[in-house]
Amino acid sequence: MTFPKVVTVAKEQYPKSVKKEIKYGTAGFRSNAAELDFVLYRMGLLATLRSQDTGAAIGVMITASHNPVADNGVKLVDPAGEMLAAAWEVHATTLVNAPDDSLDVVLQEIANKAGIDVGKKAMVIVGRDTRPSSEHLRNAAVTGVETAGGQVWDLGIITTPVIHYIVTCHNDGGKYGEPTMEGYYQKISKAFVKLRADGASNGKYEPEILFDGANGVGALAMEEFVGHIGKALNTTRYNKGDGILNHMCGADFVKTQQRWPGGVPEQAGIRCVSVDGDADRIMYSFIDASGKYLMLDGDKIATLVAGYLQELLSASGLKLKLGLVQTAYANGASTEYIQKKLGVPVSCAKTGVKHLHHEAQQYDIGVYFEANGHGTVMFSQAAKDAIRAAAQAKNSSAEKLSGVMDIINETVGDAISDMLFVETVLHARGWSAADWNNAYTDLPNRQMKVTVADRSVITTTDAERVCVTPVGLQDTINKLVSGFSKGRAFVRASGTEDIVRVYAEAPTQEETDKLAVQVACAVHDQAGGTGDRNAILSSFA
Ligand code: G16
Repeated sequence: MTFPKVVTVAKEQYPKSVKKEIKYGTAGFRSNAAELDFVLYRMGLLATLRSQDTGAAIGVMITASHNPVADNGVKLVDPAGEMLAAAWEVHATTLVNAPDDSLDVVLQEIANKAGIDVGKKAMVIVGRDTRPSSEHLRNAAVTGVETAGGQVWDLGIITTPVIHYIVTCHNDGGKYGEPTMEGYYQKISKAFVKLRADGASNGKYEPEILFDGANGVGALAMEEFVGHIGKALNTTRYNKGDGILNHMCGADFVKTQQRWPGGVPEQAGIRCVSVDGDADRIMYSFIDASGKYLMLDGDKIATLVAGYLQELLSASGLKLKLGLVQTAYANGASTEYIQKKLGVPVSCAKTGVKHLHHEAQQYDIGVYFEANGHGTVMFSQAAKDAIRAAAQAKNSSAEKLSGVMDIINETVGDAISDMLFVETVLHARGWSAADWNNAYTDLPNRQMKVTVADRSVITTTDAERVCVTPVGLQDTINKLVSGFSKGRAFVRASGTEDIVRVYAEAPTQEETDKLAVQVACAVHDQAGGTGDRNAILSSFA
């Protein structure tokens, strides 16, 4: 028997406790933490197999990111720091749904299918967020790895972007950077400090921010960065773990509520940066001189950084193809601005970093950002070589591009690295947040959540912009949208929460809210809504 103890350990320590089918979703498995012991054990087993398959270390990150504190989750990180390959998502789903006493057989089938020599060495790098359940779930994952004969490197409490970085650096022999937390902090912060060596203030830019750590691991990471960036950026930190994770604060709260985060004293004129529960998303808030609240989201960040990269590229004379990848959630005004004003090509991908990442690879420099603040920039090897060579030859724009490449964590969306990049661009331009916001005006938009009995009844096509099933729902949406001049709306099943998401845009906030409510009611009526329809109707009353 190839997997001798796998079934016994499962039955004795981590028996399957959930009957319903669960699926490897947008960012792995996510649910209430109490239902995840067996999932984590099994993901430890699978990560070991994947490591044997690739001959490289695999990451296991235990987090439910933006979800409430009672939830938890797990996502696997492939050897080059990318999300788990699609074929292995299928293996993950099969393994998690298998009965306890057939786990050894299912593992063997996966090994046979992939042609894996299960006697080979395996290394699994494990990290976890600050949730109270994460340590216990770590133990389950570690047991899985060890039962399958793998070796564990436990990084303890870390952010999602750090595990992606360390997996990448460990597997490429340190080419991308030193595979340690210190290596990560040093690489990013050194480049940041160097790019503002002439002085931290510039024009209307002031090197000062308020930092909302969402009461999670991002707050801990920021404390480390502060020690490395010194006076280059003054930070006042809030939500450092003294409150409830993601509750009334953090990037998801700011984006969905379009409000200043709780726990941070309102201060006009100072940028406030919010991260999410595992620090892979970022959102800016700002109160301008007239007291108006501005939210600067992933679209605003994408357009800011793509515009800056384009400027440096053209000044450097390098002939590299720059492009931007967004999702259906991107504000229509941002897409128009980047295409028409900046002349940068835009592609639309399905929600989920794995889809955006893949699409961004078609460019020499691919910027990808979700409106929710999840994104980064990727440079092809050819682009890196060309930029570094030009920088060596003292091409000043290429020198800046080269510095920017070191600030960016290419391996995945990274809230703090993204923040330092945004601060670098604002500094270079001498811009205040209001200047940044003035580049284009967002169309009013609204997101809503609808609970249904089975969210898998909603299927979509065309990068999630068109609903295929339930049949007839898209016709209803089209009819509703046609009632608003320049309206837009779509629905999709969330891959991280047990809900259907609704997105609407229209020329005024009042019309947008009306359209969102109408579409949410259509979902409730035609897709088996389980919540209170009247509550949907009175959402913005
Ligand atoms: C994850 C994914 C993101 C996605 C978000 C919401 O973010 O990494 O790409 O946009 O979930 O996904 P969905 O709409 O399918 O629920 P995070 O920050 O929660 O890991």
